[in-house]
Amino acid sequence: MLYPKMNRSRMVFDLGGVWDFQTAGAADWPHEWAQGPLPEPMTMAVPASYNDQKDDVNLRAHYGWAVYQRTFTLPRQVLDQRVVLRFGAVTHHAQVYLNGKELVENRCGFLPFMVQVNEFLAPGENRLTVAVDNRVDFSTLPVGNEGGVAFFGSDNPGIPSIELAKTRCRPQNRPNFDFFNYAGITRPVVLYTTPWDHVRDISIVTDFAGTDGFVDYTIGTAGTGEVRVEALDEEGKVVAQGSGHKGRLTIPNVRLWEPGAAYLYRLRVLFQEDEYEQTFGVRTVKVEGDKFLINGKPFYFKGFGKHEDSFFHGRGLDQCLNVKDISLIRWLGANSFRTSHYPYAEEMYDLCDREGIVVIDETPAVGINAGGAQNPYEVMRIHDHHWAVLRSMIERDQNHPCVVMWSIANEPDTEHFPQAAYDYFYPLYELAHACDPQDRPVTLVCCQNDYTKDIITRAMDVCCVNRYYGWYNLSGDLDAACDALNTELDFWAKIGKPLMLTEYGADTYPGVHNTNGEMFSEEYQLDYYARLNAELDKRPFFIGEQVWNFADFATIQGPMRVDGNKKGLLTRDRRPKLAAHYFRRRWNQIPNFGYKG
Ligand code: E8X
Repeated sequence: MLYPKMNRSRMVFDLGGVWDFQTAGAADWPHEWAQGPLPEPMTMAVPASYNDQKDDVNLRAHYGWAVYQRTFTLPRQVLDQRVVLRFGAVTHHAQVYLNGKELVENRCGFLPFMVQVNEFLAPGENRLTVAVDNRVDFSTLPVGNEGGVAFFGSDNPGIPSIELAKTRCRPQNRPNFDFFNYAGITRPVVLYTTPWDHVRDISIVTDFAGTDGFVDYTIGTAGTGEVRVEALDEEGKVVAQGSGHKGRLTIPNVRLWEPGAAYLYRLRVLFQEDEYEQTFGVRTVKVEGDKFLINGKPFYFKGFGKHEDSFFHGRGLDQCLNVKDISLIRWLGANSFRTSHYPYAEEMYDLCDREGIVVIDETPAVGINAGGAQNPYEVMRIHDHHWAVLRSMIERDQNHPCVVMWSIANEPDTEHFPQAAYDYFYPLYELAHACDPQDRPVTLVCCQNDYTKDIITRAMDVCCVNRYYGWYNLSGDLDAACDALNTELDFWAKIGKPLMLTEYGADTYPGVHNTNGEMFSEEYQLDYYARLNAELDKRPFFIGEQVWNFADFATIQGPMRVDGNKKGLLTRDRRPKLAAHYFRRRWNQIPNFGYKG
């Protein structure tokens, strides 16, 4: 899937800006709204979530459909080319109309979709209408609760007054995940053109031997004809060239892409009147024994679980914030993050490619867990959708050198129904390997669970665990937390796979300090990490520490959250807590490679 780029053969028109917007009902929206101007529109910025752009609790907590609309007029000469309408992401479910005719429907809220529009375009003014449904349930990823089954913030079941009120309360989203259910047109909307015969897709696999780099390319085209390819270095010099839809280029004296030392080439593809340049990095990724190798060297992950989350934009793309976050990642001495718990905007992966930041790319499969009360693999209706989003995520992100591993889900129930979990996830693990031309390692991030019952996590290429000893369990007792952690590490030592923490952390309210370092204080967060890291440092098979979370972030309101999740090393407006300074000292002394021999 190629990212829209403007060049000698292609044009891009950005449709971002302030659109008309109007909320609609829970179960449907008035489709006649697509035939003309919205009846009572308000202004709404695109791209961005809609929830926080107004001071209206009904918008923040909206449940169901909302409708965006704008008009546009294209220069007449554009219509000679193929014209494609592309959405970077619309969360969660979108129905798109152009000039009153239904164009396309899309159900994954974190991946792009597009449609050729030539036959729907008018010579003058065009009206684009996008209806967005924010409802989550047992058929969506992320998963929403149905019928009162709530994994997060469960109400006390069985009390008559509560049960009666539940049957009469207003319909609302009950996320089975711990991040605010932001919604809307959250990433760029563009019209782009290509020649009718064009480059359709490009896949690149790299390797190296000695000082030679190898670039195995496969080019898909619409139309027949010869393909020519050139590899250009960062100075724009052609360093290799070839022809054919499939082939290998050799780059002498290659500059490898390395964490913290990125080097990007461009593959220029020439096909009839069309051309397209795909950036790539020459690097290899492999698991060998209990080590994670990048360019043949044992890599140590230092970093975070993150969120796409900020004031006002909600989950909307904010390139300035992305640049700031990368700066903070460097300031902290970190080298990686996981795209918890959904694929992030393409623009962030491009930035990580340029900055040499390593990424674990995660699907939106979070919430596949009913806390043991029900078998999620029976009651949730997500199987086919999960396969589709995994394929789409890999198709979109396969050429990014920053992506070193795929995470197929976060914290599914892998302990109460272990065989069902295995039967559900192992085929997805195989699918990820089959879809990825670079055949990167694949993982599944498991929760604070009974690891002795879980038979799928240990079947992954890397064992990624989220553990909260000292927070959710053995709360406030760091001696007991270290004891429990070591007992579990003894178990993983026998599995013989690389192990990393993809989450560990403590809610920390900025400014809460005390000499006894109790929970929620900044001192506790620091002590929590210092004590646990001292134990992790003793284990050679332990290959990475990703704290939860990079920054405080918004969640649904509930008794477990004080103005959102406060486990950030940084506040939501990116100010460091005490523990951030601790990690800055720690991580700037830990090398990217060879930390564990
Ligand atoms: C938490 C995190 C949550 O924010 C993240 O999205 C997934 C959660 C911890 C689960 N992992 O709550 O801060 C631990 C459950 C233990 C019972």
